[in-house]
Amino acid sequence: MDPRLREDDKYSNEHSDMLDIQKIRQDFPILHQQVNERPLVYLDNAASSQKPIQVIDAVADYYRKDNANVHRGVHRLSQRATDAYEASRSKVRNFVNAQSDKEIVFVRGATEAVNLIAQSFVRPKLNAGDEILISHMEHHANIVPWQMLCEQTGAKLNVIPMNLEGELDLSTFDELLTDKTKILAVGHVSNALGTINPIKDMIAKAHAKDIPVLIDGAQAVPHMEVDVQDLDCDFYVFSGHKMFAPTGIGALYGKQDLLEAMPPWQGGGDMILSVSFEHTQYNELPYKFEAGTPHIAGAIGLGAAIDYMQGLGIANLAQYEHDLLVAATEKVSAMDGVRIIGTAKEKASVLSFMIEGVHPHDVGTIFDQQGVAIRTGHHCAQPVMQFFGIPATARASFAFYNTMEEVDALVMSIQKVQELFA
Ligand code: C6P
Repeated sequence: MDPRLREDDKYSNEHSDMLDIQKIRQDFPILHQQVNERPLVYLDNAASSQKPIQVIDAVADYYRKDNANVHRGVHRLSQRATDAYEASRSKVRNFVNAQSDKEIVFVRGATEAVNLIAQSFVRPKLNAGDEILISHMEHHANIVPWQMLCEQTGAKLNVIPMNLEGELDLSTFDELLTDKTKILAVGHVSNALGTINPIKDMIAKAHAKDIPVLIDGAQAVPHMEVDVQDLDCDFYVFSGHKMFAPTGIGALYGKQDLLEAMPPWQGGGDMILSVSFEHTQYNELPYKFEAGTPHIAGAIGLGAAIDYMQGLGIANLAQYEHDLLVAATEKVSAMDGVRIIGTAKEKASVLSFMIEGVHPHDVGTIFDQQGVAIRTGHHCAQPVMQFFGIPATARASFAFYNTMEEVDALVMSIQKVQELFA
């Protein structure tokens, strides 16, 4: 247990009527350990979040009691595994407020989902000279699949610019949506900057020109309520491991009529109704897009993570995390010699920064010596680094199990770096 947490819990008490953070922290066994003889302060949630015991138990229980392949066996274990797997699909459907379970495809994560849409939805309708529109602040997962597609087809990649605050500059957005644009693919929340993009307006503008929209929600779903029907996006993708679920599982939401019209991406078992050497009939949605044995335990863990978040109230989590980010931003921006990268008005979870005269990798190493885990590097968003003319940033990213005392630990670690490099 972190002594700093017991010494001073005045901040946590401010929120105790909404969330009992100390009680929540008891659900996350990994948080209660020492790193370099200091209590662990885990501020690398944008890279991957920690898992509550409820998720760990759901995965372990599946392997202990129900482990079998899904959709294949008449025996009891296979039926139980199938029921649990499909129940998780319904939880994901409810989590993003999709209309039907058929609109939820289990994938490995956001990366796989973007590749699936690039190859299965966009590629068949793409000709040389057509355009794909992304933004300057995308994660590589929402850049490279489109670049590959452009190389394969002779299509052109266009980029929505951004400004020095790290907000999208939408002054040319209307002109970038042309009659050649075959998809707009944009992030809901930037992983490098924390910017929350105005996607609802952007989707409406794209739709006014009949352009379909994919939203990369990898950094949004852990931090806010998402309603795909309200957004009216055509596709929404995310990874489980950033929202307290296991690695190797994620979801693709797609409007049913669009998914129906798409060819399958990968072929194999489970995505077929019948196979002969002359003809294969594909399975119905969503199985048409789930070739091979899926990550059953992962899907069950994702369902448990959704139960956990919804049990606490996603709006409560969002409010609490917002308070953490505001406090961290105020404290860090008051420090001399520290520059925050990404100062958008609307932000979630992420505080990227540079300490004058110190390479971010050295910052990360000294933080680790203090027991504080942050990510340093380009965060798989190299165009963002190029825009700001920097090689890398140090990035603290918050989850609802973080505390105001951990915000103070962040500040103290920055001070330690400055002392060592003075
Ligand atoms: N960002 C980060 O430290 P995968 O690897 O498929 O689970 O998620 C890819 C991805 C897609 N979009 C966004 C906005 C992301 O942030 C990520 C993953 C991690 O920021 C690992 S690079």
